[in-house]
Amino acid sequence: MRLSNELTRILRKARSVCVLTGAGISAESGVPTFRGAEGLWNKFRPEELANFEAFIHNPKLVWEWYTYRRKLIEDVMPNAGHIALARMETFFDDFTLVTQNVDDLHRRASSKNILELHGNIMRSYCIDCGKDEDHPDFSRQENIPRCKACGGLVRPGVVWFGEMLPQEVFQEAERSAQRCDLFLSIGTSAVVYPAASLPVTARQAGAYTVEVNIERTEQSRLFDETLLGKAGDILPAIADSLQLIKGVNV
Ligand code: BJW
Ligand code: ZN
Repeated sequence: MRLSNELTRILRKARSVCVLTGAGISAESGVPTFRGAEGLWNKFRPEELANFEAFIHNPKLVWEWYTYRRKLIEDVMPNAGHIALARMETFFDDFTLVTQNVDDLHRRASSKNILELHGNIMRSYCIDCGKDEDHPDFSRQENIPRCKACGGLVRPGVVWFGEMLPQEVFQEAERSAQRCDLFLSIGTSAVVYPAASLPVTARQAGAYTVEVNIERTEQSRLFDETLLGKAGDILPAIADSLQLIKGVNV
């Protein structure tokens, strides 16, 4: 795959890079996306599972769904796209990987500077005292984990609809989008806010903006370039170009 002259030029001179990833980057690892033909939301309704009211109404159902997804994620591996991003990070002093994903695959691929906007599915915490519960105990009769400190309900450590994103994490992501020379948006349908505002922030601040997706999205017209194809094919090509440009043998 040949990169455009403009993208090659930007890769050569960029000092600061900000990347936003979504479920599409993990699709090639076997983690289902949310939307689209094979998406999770075709089989499960977000309003029944991905908000706090649903959890209070039926914690057992919500936990069953998250337990099923945690197991699925534990059994998969980072793919060529995750690994290429970890490689790209080594070429820049200022590289921020902002992810909407909760699957921990960027960390497992050895990316370092990761901002998790929507939490992490491997985390859980008590809704009453806020204490982290690393190993929720499902052994009770009701099959719902309870806080070992206060007995409160333990919930998955993800951000549901209608909930605030972790504020410092989002602010850090915004600062990265504001100062970057190159912004990459990868494998996201770009319909969930405030994450979807980051490419706009980057563009307004003067960054060169590139989208990587298997299809055009609602945001495609905002980008300087949309590279159509799988993240697992396109990102290794970008990492290879960077290696040539920087003249480093890794
Ligand atoms: C490939 C590929 C391959 C496939 N290679 N590409 C009305 C208007 C505007 C906003 C709102 C509104 N009403 C409510 C809101 C706010 C709401 C929102 O944005 N809703 C919109 C949906 C309308 N946002 C929120 O509520 C957020 N909080 C907030 O705003 O706080 C302020 C507030 C407080 C109080 C009241 C109101 C506001 C929180 C959002 C939390 C999102 N949570 C989820 C679930 C996380 C937990 C879990 O995993 O269960 O996060 S929803 C789900 O969507 C998940 C994802 O991170 C997120 C984004 O999805 P993503 O990653 O883009 O995946 P897909 O599936 O949509 O797309 C995959 C893409 O990959 C596709 O484009 C494919 O083509 C592509 N692809 N294979 C490259 N191989
Ligand atoms: Zn508690």
